[in-house]
Amino acid sequence: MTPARPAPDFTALFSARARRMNASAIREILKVTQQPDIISFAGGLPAPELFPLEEVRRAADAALTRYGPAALQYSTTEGHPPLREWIGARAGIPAANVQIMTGSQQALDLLGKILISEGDTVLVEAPTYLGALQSFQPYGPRYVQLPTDDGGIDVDALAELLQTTPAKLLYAVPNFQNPTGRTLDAQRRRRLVELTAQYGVLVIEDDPYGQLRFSGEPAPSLYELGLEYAGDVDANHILYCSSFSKTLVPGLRDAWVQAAAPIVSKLVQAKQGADLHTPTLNQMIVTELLDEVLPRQIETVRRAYGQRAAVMLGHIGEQFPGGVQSTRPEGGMFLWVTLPEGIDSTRMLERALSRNVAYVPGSPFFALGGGENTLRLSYSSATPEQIERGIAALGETIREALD
Ligand code: N5F
Repeated sequence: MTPARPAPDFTALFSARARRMNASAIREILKVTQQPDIISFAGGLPAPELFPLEEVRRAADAALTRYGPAALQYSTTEGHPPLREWIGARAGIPAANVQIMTGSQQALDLLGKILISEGDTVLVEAPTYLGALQSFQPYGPRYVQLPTDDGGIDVDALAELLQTTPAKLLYAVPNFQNPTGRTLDAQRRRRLVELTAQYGVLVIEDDPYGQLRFSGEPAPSLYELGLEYAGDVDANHILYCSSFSKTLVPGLRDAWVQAAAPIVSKLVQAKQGADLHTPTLNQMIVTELLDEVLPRQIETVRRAYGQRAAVMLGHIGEQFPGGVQSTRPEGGMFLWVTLPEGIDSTRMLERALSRNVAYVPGSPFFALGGGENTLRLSYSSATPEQIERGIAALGETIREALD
């Protein structure tokens, strides 16, 4: 073998865009938590034992029979027409305003790509979904953090901010937010929609968890309120993203965007460059499952997550030392823990892992830093028995960190 030649300096060749990218704290922790014995409250993984395995098998068979080779052929960028029609009908909008995406993560990336120029101001909740920050980051946004409380975004603070700060975009997760589990109430939603419309700020409403409510009353989506405000689907300034990942299964990577026609046509161009289209067969499988399996699955998942959240909150109440606070979600998969000031949850993670329990430290969820004493717990994929053991181990870890 000839001696190896020196490798090119790859890192020096990366684009300015690539240099802004960073690794997801969640995906990094997932590597550790795949070890057996670890009780993971880290990844937002849906409960795999609840996946409708047989139903997906039958749906794949049905789709292959119904469509033949077309199920395995390239297909349109916009998405499988019956799937777009079903989503449109449910939202009361034309199918033309629905764009199928390969996961809502792709929606975040491509919306970022078509909307964010370097230096554009993007308003985000503090904390916000770190995967959205990861998607937007390469496009060079200037983040401004919106203060939040137990009711989500503080809309008075938003009103004040908009008086002095021209912004392009606001990104929000109004239902059972990732990472806090908090929900924005109807009154704040109306105010947010009106304020952003008045100041010409586009809103990305990311709603993968809205269907997973296990207590309390649902509030209208920002998208619905935006539609009401604008009076026309093509004048709505709210861009809505949702996904079948948390209601059906994440592995099919089927999600969608509802938006005004000019946004959809630009998204189509961006998606052509990214992956041409979302996998044909996967869209057909999801379509086969819409009428019967999806509603049943949503009920199953809701009930299970409601129970798991209650179990986790119960054990937190018993096991965590005084001075530790946690949110009480009405749905979704996450709750948010605030430790006494001075405890750094990133540093504490190693000690937690040595007790075989994992979580995601809170600070990566803050666009501009902060939240060192916070952490995210997911209750969706651990059994009640694991939750009991994991919370006890985490309680000990926190007590040790307090000493
Ligand atoms: O639709 P999909 O599966 O691409 O979901 C992406 C997504 C979009 N928006 C919000 C608010 C989300 O919470 C997610 C999914 N978040 C999971 C989490 O744990 O934060 C993803 C974890 C799975 C992983 O990174 O492997």
